Amino acid sequence: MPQPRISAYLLGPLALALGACAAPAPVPEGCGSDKDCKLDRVCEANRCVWPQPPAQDAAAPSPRAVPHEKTPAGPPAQGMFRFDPHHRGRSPFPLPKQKPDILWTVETSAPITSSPTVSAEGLVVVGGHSRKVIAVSRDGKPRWGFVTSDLVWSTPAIAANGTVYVGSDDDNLYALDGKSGKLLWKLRVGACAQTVGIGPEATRCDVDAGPTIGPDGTIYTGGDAVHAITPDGKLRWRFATGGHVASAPALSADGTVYAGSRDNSIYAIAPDGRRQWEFRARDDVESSPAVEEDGTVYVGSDDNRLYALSPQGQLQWAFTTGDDVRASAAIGRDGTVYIGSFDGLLYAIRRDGTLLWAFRAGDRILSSALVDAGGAILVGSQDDRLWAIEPDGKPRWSVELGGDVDSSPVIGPDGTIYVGSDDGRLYALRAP
Ligand SMILES: [Ca+2]
Ligand SMILES: [Ca+2]
Ligand SMILES: [Ca+2]
Repeated sequence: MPQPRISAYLLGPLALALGACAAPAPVPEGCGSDKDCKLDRVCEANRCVWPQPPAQDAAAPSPRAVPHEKTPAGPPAQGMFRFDPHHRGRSPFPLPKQKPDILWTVETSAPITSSPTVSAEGLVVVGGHSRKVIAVSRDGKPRWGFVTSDLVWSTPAIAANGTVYVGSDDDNLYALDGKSGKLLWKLRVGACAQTVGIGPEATRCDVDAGPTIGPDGTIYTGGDAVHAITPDGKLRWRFATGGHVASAPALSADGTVYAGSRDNSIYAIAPDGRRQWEFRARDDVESSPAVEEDGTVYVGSDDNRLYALSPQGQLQWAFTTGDDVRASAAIGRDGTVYIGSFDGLLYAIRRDGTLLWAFRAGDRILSSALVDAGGAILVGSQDDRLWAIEPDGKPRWSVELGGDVDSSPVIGPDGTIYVGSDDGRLYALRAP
């Protein structure tokens, strides 16, 4: 059941106040009953206090009050699609001022739509339509390859301990040893009668969403539903959707899981797998959500819109572009949202939903942009170029690659840019 929307505007500030209440506001002493307490506080031992959500009951009245996962947070993951579980697309490393040269390429036999993930020690891991996952050292030397039984659209995620998680259209989520590429475990997602090839049944259970690693190591991915999986490969929960989930789930700070589906909906799911709310767009949602610090969820849809949703699932605004929005938003440090559309434009949208600027590439944009600390943008386009754009929307430089750039670029610790292309190559670019 959706949460009652009428209360959302009230619950929002209240929940925020609740969350921020480390130093409690002055509490009136001497209450006799809950009626003596302001707002939603309750009277306990003659003191007005904020109610504690019951430990076992996740169906608490406020979506914000759902208890968090009890598993403690570990060291952060080394990398994943959109860099961290919030999917803000913020690169900690600066975009080069100068146009970079192609440092090296690794050739595979089929397009690379997957986005490279760089480990802490510089290992670059990417999937491909060659059905393989490859790992390359920072100097371009192949380190290992792992063959699956179908295309790999999924962007690999690298856990704190170096384990690589990646999905395949063969319906499996794989865990690979980061050093050797050897299989640690695999988990089949869903129960599709046909796992590989083309057609609705063969694609319904594809694990094409890049896995998202939560702070406690839980792995979230899509398929025929949204799945939460333990670090050792056991299904924690499965959240049923009405359509395929190609969108990598994103997490908010309180552990809420957001994912889009081809059933046109964006779902908010509590850390224990219970439904919090559902927001219906007007077409498929393949864009992966991005969650801002204040909890706002940005997600695109094939209905041509970028949606801004409150943590309670209320529509804040929708920004209409000229075609499908399948890319994922990057969120700048100042709250500006950057997203490309199949109309060929990269939009910079203020947090109030108004247009700051738009940059026109030569063809559709499926690639998700990254934003650096200075507000510069890097994004690929089907015009075969990788575009660097200044914070004011003017182009900084572009590099022509050998095919569509649908892969989302990343910047490594030494400033090298990595991206895949439809020409089958993984590219490393570095400024002189
Ligand atoms: Ca499949
Ligand atoms: Ca459309
Ligand atoms: Ca092209």
